[in-house]
Amino acid sequence: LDTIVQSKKQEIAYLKTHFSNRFFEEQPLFNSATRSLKKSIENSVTGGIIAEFKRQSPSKGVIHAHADVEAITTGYTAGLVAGISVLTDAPFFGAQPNDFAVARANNPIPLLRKDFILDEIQLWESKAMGADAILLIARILSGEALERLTAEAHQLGLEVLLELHQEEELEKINPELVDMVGINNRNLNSFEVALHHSIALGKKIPEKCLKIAESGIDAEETLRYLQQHGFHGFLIGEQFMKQENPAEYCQQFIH
Ligand code: IGP
Repeated sequence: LDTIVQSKKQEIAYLKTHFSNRFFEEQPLFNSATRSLKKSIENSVTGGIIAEFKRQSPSKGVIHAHADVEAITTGYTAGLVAGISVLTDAPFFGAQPNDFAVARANNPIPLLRKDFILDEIQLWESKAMGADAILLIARILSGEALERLTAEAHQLGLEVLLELHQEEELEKINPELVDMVGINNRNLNSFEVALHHSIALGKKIPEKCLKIAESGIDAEETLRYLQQHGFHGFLIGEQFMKQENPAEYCQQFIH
């Protein structure tokens, strides 16, 4: 994780020397209305799934080498998922430059931009990409940075999924500000997945927060189990992406 953060800082420095907030504000999608991922999950009649488009990951290596972003994401949408998460990190997650744009152009449902956001310029960039929601990871941001980035995201009309993994991070939640809390079942340093850990942590989150279970969900029973323990949304990537036809397979999780 530290390696990813270091690399991301360099990317951000590059972004800041070549582009300004103003540049992003002038992009055609910047002023487009955003769709609420939170509401989509709350109102979902198909189980609140956020299906992820991910080509590779540091824990698994290549997952789906020649994944077709248009075919897979439109298949997810047709399958009535609540939202789609699209990885935009190239060095570690293999995102191709147009993945998000293609997903945006073809799917009229909430899209989550999945990246390592550390700086406000990335919020402007996310809005220009046509994102509806962004991920903020508590582990890599101070409480102060989380509050500032969340407030700025809201001003731009972006929702925030705040990702937690450790108990210490609970104090970084401001229930008044937060849209959705994600609990990552996977430790981003060791890559170990532990559901009981997430369930225990989930119980300590303020009742009014919408809770999303992230990572390592490999069967419909796992989803049901987490649902019984109070989770409202489910972020699923690898289990779908490793299939020949991720969108068709995704239907096994939807009833
Ligand atoms: C999806 P999985 O195990 O279903 O592929 O996990 C998602 O939770 C995972 O990609 C993820 C992630 C992240 C990726 C969760 N938090 C932060 C990059 C950065």
